[in-house]
Amino acid sequence: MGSKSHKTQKGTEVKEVLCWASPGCHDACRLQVTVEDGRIVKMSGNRNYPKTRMQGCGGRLPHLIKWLYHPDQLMHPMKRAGERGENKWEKISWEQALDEIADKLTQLKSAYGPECLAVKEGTYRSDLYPIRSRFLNLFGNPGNFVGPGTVCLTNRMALYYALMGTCSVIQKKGSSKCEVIDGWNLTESREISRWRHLRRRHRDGAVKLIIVDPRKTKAAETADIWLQIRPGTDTALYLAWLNVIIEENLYDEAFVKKWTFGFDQLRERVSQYSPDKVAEITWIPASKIRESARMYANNKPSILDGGVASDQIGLNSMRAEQARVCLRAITGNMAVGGGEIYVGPGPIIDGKMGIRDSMLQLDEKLSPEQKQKQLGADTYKLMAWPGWELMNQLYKETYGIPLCMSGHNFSAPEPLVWRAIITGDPYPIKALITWTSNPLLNAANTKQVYQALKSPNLELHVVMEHFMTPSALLADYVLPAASKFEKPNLSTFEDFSPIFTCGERAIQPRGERRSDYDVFRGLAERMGFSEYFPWETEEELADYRLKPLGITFEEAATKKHIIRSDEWWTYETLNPKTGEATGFATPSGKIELYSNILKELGYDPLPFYEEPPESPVRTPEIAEEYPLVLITGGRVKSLFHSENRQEGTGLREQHPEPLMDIHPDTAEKLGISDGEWAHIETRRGVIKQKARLTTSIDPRVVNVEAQWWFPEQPAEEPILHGLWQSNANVLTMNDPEVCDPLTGGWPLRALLCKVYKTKTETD
Ligand SMILES: Nc1nc2c(c(=O)[nH]1)N[C@H]1C(S)=C(S)[C@@H](COP(=O)(O)OP(=O)(O)OC[C@H]3O[C@@H](n4cnc5c(=O)[nH]c(N)nc54)[C@H](O)[C@@H]3O)O[C@H]1N2
Ligand SMILES: Nc1nc2c(c(=O)[nH]1)N[C@H]1C(S)=C(S)[C@@H](COP(=O)(O)OP(=O)(O)OC[C@H]3O[C@@H](n4cnc5c(=O)[nH]c(N)nc54)[C@H](O)[C@@H]3O)O[C@H]1N2
Ligand SMILES: [Mo]
Repeated sequence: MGSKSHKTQKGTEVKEVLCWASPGCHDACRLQVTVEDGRIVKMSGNRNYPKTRMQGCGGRLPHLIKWLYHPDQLMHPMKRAGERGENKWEKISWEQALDEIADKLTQLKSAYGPECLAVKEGTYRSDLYPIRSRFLNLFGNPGNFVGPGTVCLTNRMALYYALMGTCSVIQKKGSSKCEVIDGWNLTESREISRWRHLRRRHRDGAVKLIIVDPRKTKAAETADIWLQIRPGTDTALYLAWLNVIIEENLYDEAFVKKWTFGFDQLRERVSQYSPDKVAEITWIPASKIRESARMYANNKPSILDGGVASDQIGLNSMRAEQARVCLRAITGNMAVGGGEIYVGPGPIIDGKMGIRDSMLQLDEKLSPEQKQKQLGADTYKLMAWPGWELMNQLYKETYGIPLCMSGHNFSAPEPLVWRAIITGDPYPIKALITWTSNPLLNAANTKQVYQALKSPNLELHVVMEHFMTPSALLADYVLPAASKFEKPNLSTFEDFSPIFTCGERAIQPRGERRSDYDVFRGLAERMGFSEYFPWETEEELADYRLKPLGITFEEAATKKHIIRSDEWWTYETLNPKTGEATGFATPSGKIELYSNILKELGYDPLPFYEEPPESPVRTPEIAEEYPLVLITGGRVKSLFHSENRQEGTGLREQHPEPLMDIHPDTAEKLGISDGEWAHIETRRGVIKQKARLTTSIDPRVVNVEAQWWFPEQPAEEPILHGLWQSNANVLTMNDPEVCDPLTGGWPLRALLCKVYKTKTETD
């Protein structure tokens, strides 16, 4: 256990730490952290890593120490002493907490079966997902772990495995001649350093830039072409690009012939999507659709990159990415250096592979009958066991190791968990472990999540957290989690990457905090699975993972930092087993424009466009009352999801209030002025945010920020730290029929709303 290995640190040391997610972003920058007598006194970017030296992170870095030593950080395990939401707690020991939780889980398992447990987690904040799956597979749970991956980038990883048999993309930055950035605000969210580089090259005329976004983002201001798209219609746009590129013979015939499958079927399908027809769907003029398609196809190597927007439109969301895969493939941009090269697993050094997540997951411990019980496995098959089984077979044949099932490319859709708690259908979910997540803020349909977390049907809710969030207030046990600075890291990023990134533990966990590792291991030990968790510390686990490569974790974390393969394993690499080109781990061995796996799972093998579930076109009767198109999300530099809302870290202070973007013409008609609170209402509920008048947004669209709560407001019910005031997910929906049929992804963008003036301060 982390606390057993606690040593008092004397003197000053500089530790090599990975900064990722809480409270930062996903870029995994390298920090040098100065520790004096066990306390962090300084953090700075490591200048040897220009790509990740934290210069573009929007001023978060100087505030991380204040975040870590913030008085609201949780320090002790706690057990609920009143009703859920009353904020009454009893301090208990770790031994008592783990003993009681393990006992309750054992009891519930024997009464309702091991499927009665669900695990709720957030976006990639941990290198411990394989450990969570190891525990779940031993417990007999069918993979009822849920998280935002279903609507955030990892859903498309599942699709990549189906269409290409791999998902790790290597972009040789600096040699692209055209970059398309779709629904990704890269000056605020991810890869800010990439934007600086791209902007420089663009200014020098080395690269063309196309931005697809309903808002004129900073990148859109300088782009060669900005396509101001109607939210939720990206799939139609890319189908029209395919139409133009095929009709005008702008594709790479040799690559198409040798390395793709189903070109003729694709040609026929996209013939239905002429630029004129798609102009009506997308609000983008047909001439601009043609011009941008030609620019993408004629300036090779090109990169076609998308942010999270098109993953979050529910119905049809996976088809946007499917169309983009087809574009990359037929233009041959996977064959040219500087485009996007999809590579196999790693790291491999001297022919030996490190222990990837998939090699820790123990999927073989789960029986076929249990697998079938995974929530959603019968309906949303791509990201569940049915899809995994098909892809795993091909992956194993090609690469000799299993396909990862512990990352979020493989998970149950979370709305099904809330429903199973409330209704007991298809079976009761009785226990929930929430870690690295704040579901009342990030999951769609907050009212339903609230109902589930308050339900007496939920007999056990454990939350592992840094802070007392609204979701933690509805727990039975709250366990204080060690942060990234208080634990070491060794990561393949859910096996989406062929490398290991390594970072030291800067300090031992503060107070009684423990790493999430200790919780999963502690529960496993109490349930009779000790032999599968021989590693007492995460450093020992990391040593085990690196052993085949002949490197110790200490050396990796302090000197190497990133462990790469000698050479990337691509489709052209000669497979050591067969002596032939590896090809793609798909049924045809090629990139599948016409997907045999989607077909076998019962889906249309080709991409197609479908209207968003709620839209001026599909539901004009709803649009009469709710005339504006609503997008939610829009990242803000200093905030990370629902994090950094505590006052006193210097982060909340940079962006103290929730803002709604609205066009001045629209605001004028509604009588709303800049900086004024306004109500935003959908059929599901109503919230308020402050209006920011900006001509950068389409007059028919408004954007609200997501995941707002207010730690300064009272904790107890009914306030729950201002849960209901400005939380975008009060407005969103998650009914089965509005979700993406391949994955179960729910719509967070392209919804219908109305906006009106708030009459009084307390309104
Ligand atoms: N309406 C709307 N909703 C959205 C989005 C949107 O655009 N619009 N975006 C969606 C997307 S893309 C995502 S990825 C999700 C994100 O949603 P989540 O990733 O679930 O993010 P948070 O709600 O901030 O919850 C994370 C919690 O984990 C805690 N935490 C951080 N690190 C650790 C750790 O190491 N261990 C433990 N035990 N806890 C930790 C933090 O204190 C925080 O309270 O939100 C989704 N929700
Ligand atoms: N500071 C900070 N950084 C973060 C995060 C954070 O919370 N804060 N979250 C992290 C996570 S988990 C994620 S997933 C990423 C997300 O980062 P991004 O992918 O950049 O996500 P957003 O900023 O929500 O949305 C990007 C753009 O999509 C546009 N958009 C909305 N709807 C549509 C549409 O239908 N089509 C198109 N083409 N565009 C649309 C919006 O106007 C917005 O400018 O950021 C990561 N980095
Ligand atoms: Mo995300």
